[in-house]
Amino acid sequence: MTLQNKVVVITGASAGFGQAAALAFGKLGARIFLGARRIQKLEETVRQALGLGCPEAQAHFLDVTRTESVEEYVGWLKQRVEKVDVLVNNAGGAKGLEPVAEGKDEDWEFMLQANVLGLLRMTRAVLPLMVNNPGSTIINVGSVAGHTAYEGGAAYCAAKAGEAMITKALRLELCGTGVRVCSVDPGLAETEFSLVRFKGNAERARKVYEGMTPLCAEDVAEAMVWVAARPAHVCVNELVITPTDQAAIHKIHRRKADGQSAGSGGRAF
Ligand code: 8X3
Repeated sequence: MTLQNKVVVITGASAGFGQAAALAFGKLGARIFLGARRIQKLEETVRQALGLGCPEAQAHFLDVTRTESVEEYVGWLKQRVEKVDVLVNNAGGAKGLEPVAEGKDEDWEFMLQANVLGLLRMTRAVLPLMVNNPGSTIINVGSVAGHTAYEGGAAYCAAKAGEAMITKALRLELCGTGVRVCSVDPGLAETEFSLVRFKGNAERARKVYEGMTPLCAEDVAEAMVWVAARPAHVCVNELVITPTDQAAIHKIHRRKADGQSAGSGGRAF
Protein backbone atom coordinates (compact mmCIF):
# COMPACT_ATOMS: atom_id res chain seq x y z
CA MET A 1 0.00 0.00 0.00
CA THR A 2 1.18 3.53 -0.55
CA LEU A 3 2.69 5.40 2.39
CA GLN A 4 1.71 8.77 0.92
CA ASN A 5 0.02 10.90 3.61
CA LYS A 6 -0.02 7.99 6.07
CA VAL A 7 0.42 9.03 9.69
CA VAL A 8 3.58 7.46 11.10
CA VAL A 9 4.52 7.80 14.77
CA ILE A 10 8.10 6.94 15.71
CA THR A 11 9.59 6.73 19.20
CA GLY A 12 13.30 7.17 19.83
CA ALA A 13 13.42 9.17 16.61
CA SER A 14 16.39 11.39 17.52
CA ALA A 15 19.05 8.93 16.30
CA GLY A 16 19.74 5.47 14.91
CA PHE A 17 16.90 3.32 13.59
CA GLY A 18 14.25 5.83 14.69
CA GLN A 19 15.83 8.76 12.90
CA ALA A 20 16.51 6.69 9.77
CA ALA A 21 12.90 5.46 9.83
CA ALA A 22 11.66 9.06 10.11
CA LEU A 23 13.62 10.02 7.00
CA ALA A 24 12.66 6.86 5.08
CA PHE A 25 8.92 7.22 5.76
CA GLY A 26 9.08 10.99 5.27
CA LYS A 27 10.80 10.65 1.91
CA LEU A 28 7.96 8.40 0.75
CA GLY A 29 5.40 11.08 1.57
CA ALA A 30 4.24 9.95 5.00
CA ARG A 31 3.25 12.48 7.68
CA ILE A 32 5.69 11.81 10.50
CA PHE A 33 5.23 12.47 14.21
CA LEU A 34 8.40 11.96 16.18
CA GLY A 35 9.13 11.51 19.85
CA ALA A 36 12.32 11.28 21.90
CA ARG A 37 14.03 12.92 24.87
CA ARG A 38 16.58 14.91 22.83
CA ILE A 39 14.35 17.56 21.35
CA GLN A 40 17.09 19.41 19.44
CA LYS A 41 18.05 16.26 17.58
CA LEU A 42 14.38 15.61 16.85
CA GLU A 43 13.98 19.09 15.42
CA GLU A 44 17.00 18.52 13.19
CA THR A 45 15.38 15.29 11.94
CA VAL A 46 12.17 17.20 11.25
CA ARG A 47 14.15 19.72 9.15
CA GLN A 48 15.91 16.95 7.24
CA ALA A 49 12.64 15.12 6.55
CA LEU A 50 10.93 18.27 5.28
CA GLY A 51 13.94 18.83 3.03
CA LEU A 52 13.40 15.37 1.53
CA GLY A 53 9.82 16.21 0.58
CA CYS A 54 8.00 14.93 3.65
CA PRO A 55 4.56 16.64 3.64
CA GLU A 56 4.36 17.05 7.44
CA ALA A 57 6.91 16.43 10.18
CA GLN A 58 6.43 17.35 13.81
CA ALA A 59 8.26 16.44 17.00
CA HIS A 60 7.50 16.46 20.69
CA PHE A 61 9.37 15.44 23.83
CA LEU A 62 8.77 11.82 24.78
CA ASP A 63 10.26 9.69 27.53
CA VAL A 64 8.73 6.22 27.22
CA THR A 65 10.06 5.26 30.65
CA ARG A 66 7.40 7.50 32.25
CA THR A 67 3.66 6.94 31.86
CA GLU A 68 2.91 10.69 32.30
CA SER A 69 5.25 11.53 29.42
CA VAL A 70 3.63 8.94 27.13
CA GLU A 71 0.17 10.26 27.98
CA GLU A 72 1.24 13.85 27.45
CA TYR A 73 2.82 12.92 24.09
CA VAL A 74 -0.28 11.11 22.89
CA GLY A 75 -2.45 14.05 24.02
CA TRP A 76 -0.27 16.27 21.81
CA LEU A 77 -0.60 13.75 18.98
CA LYS A 78 -4.41 13.58 19.27
CA GLN A 79 -4.60 17.34 18.74
CA ARG A 80 -2.95 16.80 15.35
CA VAL A 81 -4.29 13.53 13.94
CA GLU A 82 -7.48 11.49 14.07
CA LYS A 83 -5.85 8.17 13.31
CA VAL A 84 -2.44 6.54 13.22
CA ASP A 85 -1.38 4.28 10.34
CA VAL A 86 2.04 3.17 11.57
CA LEU A 87 3.47 3.09 15.08
CA VAL A 88 7.20 2.37 15.25
CA ASN A 89 8.10 1.40 18.81
CA ASN A 90 11.82 1.98 18.53
CA ALA A 91 12.80 3.66 21.81
CA GLY A 92 14.99 1.41 23.93
CA GLY A 93 18.56 0.25 24.05
CA ALA A 94 21.14 -1.45 26.23
CA LYS A 95 23.18 -0.26 29.20
CA GLY A 96 26.19 -2.20 30.40
CA LEU A 97 27.58 -5.61 29.51
CA GLU A 98 28.36 -6.93 32.97
CA PRO A 99 27.50 -10.47 33.97
CA VAL A 100 24.51 -10.75 36.28
CA ALA A 101 26.83 -11.14 39.27
CA GLU A 102 28.09 -7.60 38.66
CA GLY A 103 24.94 -6.06 37.20
CA LYS A 104 23.72 -2.62 38.21
CA ASP A 105 20.15 -1.89 39.23
CA GLU A 106 20.01 1.36 37.27
CA ASP A 107 21.09 -0.39 34.05
CA TRP A 108 18.56 -3.21 34.47
CA GLU A 109 15.82 -0.76 35.35
CA PHE A 110 16.55 1.40 32.29
CA MET A 111 16.54 -1.60 29.93
CA LEU A 112 13.31 -3.05 31.22
CA GLN A 113 11.62 0.35 31.51
CA ALA A 114 12.52 1.50 28.02
CA ASN A 115 12.36 -1.71 25.96
CA VAL A 116 9.47 -3.46 27.70
CA LEU A 117 7.32 -1.07 29.73
CA GLY A 118 7.85 1.78 27.29
CA LEU A 119 6.61 -0.40 24.45
CA LEU A 120 3.54 -1.44 26.45
CA ARG A 121 2.74 2.12 27.54
CA MET A 122 3.14 3.61 24.10
CA THR A 123 1.09 0.89 22.44
CA ARG A 124 -1.72 1.20 25.00
CA ALA A 125 -1.88 4.94 24.47
CA VAL A 126 -1.81 4.89 20.65
CA LEU A 127 -4.01 1.84 20.02
CA PRO A 128 -7.33 3.76 20.17
CA LEU A 129 -6.08 5.67 17.10
CA MET A 130 -5.36 2.41 15.24
CA VAL A 131 -8.10 -0.12 15.98
CA ASN A 132 -10.65 1.52 13.70
CA ASN A 133 -8.10 1.76 10.94
CA PRO A 134 -7.64 -1.66 9.25
CA GLY A 135 -4.24 -2.09 7.63
CA SER A 136 -2.51 0.00 10.25
CA THR A 137 0.77 -1.41 11.50
CA ILE A 138 2.66 -1.62 14.76
CA ILE A 139 6.36 -2.18 14.18
CA ASN A 140 8.27 -3.14 17.30
CA VAL A 141 12.04 -3.02 17.23
CA GLY A 142 13.33 -6.28 18.62
CA SER A 143 16.77 -7.81 18.33
CA VAL A 144 18.58 -11.06 17.69
CA ALA A 145 19.24 -10.70 21.43
CA GLY A 146 15.57 -11.54 21.96
CA HIS A 147 16.14 -14.90 20.28
CA THR A 148 19.46 -16.00 21.81
CA ALA A 149 21.15 -15.09 25.09
CA TYR A 150 24.76 -13.96 25.35
CA GLU A 151 27.12 -13.36 28.24
CA GLY A 152 26.61 -9.94 29.78
CA GLY A 153 23.31 -9.55 27.94
CA ALA A 154 20.95 -11.05 30.52
CA ALA A 155 18.79 -7.98 31.08
CA TYR A 156 18.96 -6.76 27.47
CA CYS A 157 18.20 -10.23 26.08
CA ALA A 158 15.34 -10.54 28.59
CA ALA A 159 14.01 -7.15 27.53
CA LYS A 160 14.09 -8.03 23.82
CA ALA A 161 12.60 -11.47 24.49
CA GLY A 162 9.90 -9.52 26.34
CA GLU A 163 9.39 -7.36 23.25
CA ALA A 164 8.98 -10.54 21.15
CA MET A 165 6.31 -11.89 23.52
CA ILE A 166 4.46 -8.58 23.67
CA THR A 167 4.44 -8.54 19.87
CA LYS A 168 2.94 -12.04 19.77
CA ALA A 169 0.34 -11.31 22.46
CA LEU A 170 -0.68 -8.10 20.71
CA ARG A 171 -1.13 -9.91 17.40
CA LEU A 172 -3.50 -12.35 19.12
CA GLU A 173 -5.38 -9.58 20.93
CA LEU A 174 -5.77 -7.51 17.75
CA CYS A 175 -6.76 -10.37 15.43
CA GLY A 176 -9.92 -9.24 13.65
CA THR A 177 -9.24 -5.53 14.01
CA GLY A 178 -7.08 -5.37 10.88
CA VAL A 179 -4.11 -4.02 12.87
CA ARG A 180 -0.86 -5.75 11.92
CA VAL A 181 1.90 -6.32 14.45
CA CYS A 182 5.48 -6.95 13.38
CA SER A 183 8.82 -7.34 15.09
CA VAL A 184 11.90 -6.15 13.20
CA ASP A 185 14.90 -7.83 14.81
CA PRO A 186 18.34 -6.57 13.80
CA GLY A 187 21.73 -8.06 14.60
CA LEU A 188 24.87 -5.95 14.88
CA ALA A 189 24.09 -2.46 13.62
CA GLU A 190 26.41 0.50 13.93
CA THR A 191 24.35 3.24 15.53
CA GLU A 192 24.63 4.89 18.95
CA PHE A 193 23.65 1.52 20.42
CA SER A 194 27.13 0.45 21.59
CA LEU A 195 28.13 3.97 22.63
CA VAL A 196 25.10 4.05 24.92
CA ARG A 197 25.71 0.48 26.11
CA PHE A 198 29.31 1.36 27.02
CA LYS A 199 28.30 4.73 28.50
CA GLY A 200 30.25 6.90 26.09
CA ASN A 201 33.35 4.69 25.73
CA ALA A 202 33.85 5.22 21.98
CA GLU A 203 36.86 2.91 21.71
CA ARG A 204 34.96 0.02 23.24
CA ALA A 205 31.95 0.77 21.06
CA ARG A 206 34.13 0.81 17.93
CA LYS A 207 35.56 -2.62 18.71
CA VAL A 208 32.11 -4.20 18.52
CA TYR A 209 32.11 -3.66 14.74
CA GLU A 210 35.85 -3.98 14.12
CA GLY A 211 36.83 -5.94 11.01
CA MET A 212 33.26 -6.71 9.98
CA THR A 213 30.56 -4.88 8.05
CA PRO A 214 27.64 -4.15 10.38
CA LEU A 215 24.14 -3.11 9.40
CA CYS A 216 23.48 0.60 9.27
CA ALA A 217 20.34 2.34 10.51
CA GLU A 218 19.09 2.79 6.95
CA ASP A 219 19.13 -0.99 6.35
CA VAL A 220 16.69 -1.43 9.22
CA ALA A 221 14.57 1.59 8.25
CA GLU A 222 14.15 0.16 4.75
CA ALA A 223 12.80 -3.03 6.26
CA MET A 224 10.29 -1.07 8.35
CA VAL A 225 9.07 0.79 5.29
CA TRP A 226 8.70 -2.51 3.42
CA VAL A 227 6.69 -4.06 6.26
CA ALA A 228 4.32 -1.08 6.44
CA ALA A 229 3.87 -0.93 2.68
CA ARG A 230 2.61 -4.53 2.29
CA PRO A 231 -1.04 -4.85 1.23
CA ALA A 232 -3.44 -4.59 4.19
CA HIS A 233 -4.11 -8.35 4.23
CA VAL A 234 -0.38 -9.17 4.65
CA CYS A 235 1.16 -9.19 8.12
CA VAL A 236 4.91 -9.73 8.30
CA ASN A 237 5.16 -11.28 11.76
CA GLU A 238 8.90 -11.13 12.30
CA LEU A 239 11.87 -9.98 10.29
CA VAL A 240 15.35 -11.00 11.49
CA ILE A 241 18.08 -9.00 9.75
CA THR A 242 21.77 -9.60 10.40
CA PRO A 243 24.91 -8.42 8.69
CA THR A 244 26.20 -11.01 6.23
CA ASP A 245 29.27 -11.20 8.49
CA GLN A 246 27.09 -12.30 11.43
CA ALA A 247 25.72 -15.82 11.01
CA ALA A 248 24.58 -16.15 14.62
CA ILE A 249 24.80 -14.14 17.79
CA HIS A 250 28.19 -15.72 18.58
CA LYS A 251 29.51 -16.20 15.04
CA ILE A 252 30.91 -13.05 13.52
CA HIS A 253 33.37 -13.00 10.64
CA ARG A 254 36.13 -10.39 11.01
CA ARG A 255 38.90 -9.26 8.68
CA LYS A 256 42.30 -7.86 9.58
CA ALA A 257 43.27 -4.33 8.51
CA ASP A 258 45.00 -5.79 5.40
CA GLY A 259 41.71 -7.42 4.37
CA GLN A 260 42.88 -10.92 5.26
CA SER A 261 40.39 -13.02 7.15
CA ALA A 262 40.81 -13.01 10.89
CA GLY A 263 38.38 -15.91 11.02
CA SER A 264 34.97 -16.23 12.57
CA GLY A 265 34.64 -16.06 16.27
CA GLY A 266 32.58 -15.01 19.21
CA ARG A 267 31.45 -11.56 20.14
CA ALA A 268 34.84 -10.63 21.70
CA PHE A 269 33.69 -7.38 23.27
C1 8X3 B 1 21.54 -5.29 19.29
C2 8X3 B 1 22.17 -6.52 18.77
O1 8X3 B 1 23.71 -8.49 19.27
O2 8X3 B 1 24.39 -6.34 20.13
O3 8X3 B 1 20.19 -5.45 19.52
O4 8X3 B 1 22.56 -7.48 21.14
S1 8X3 B 1 23.24 -7.23 19.89
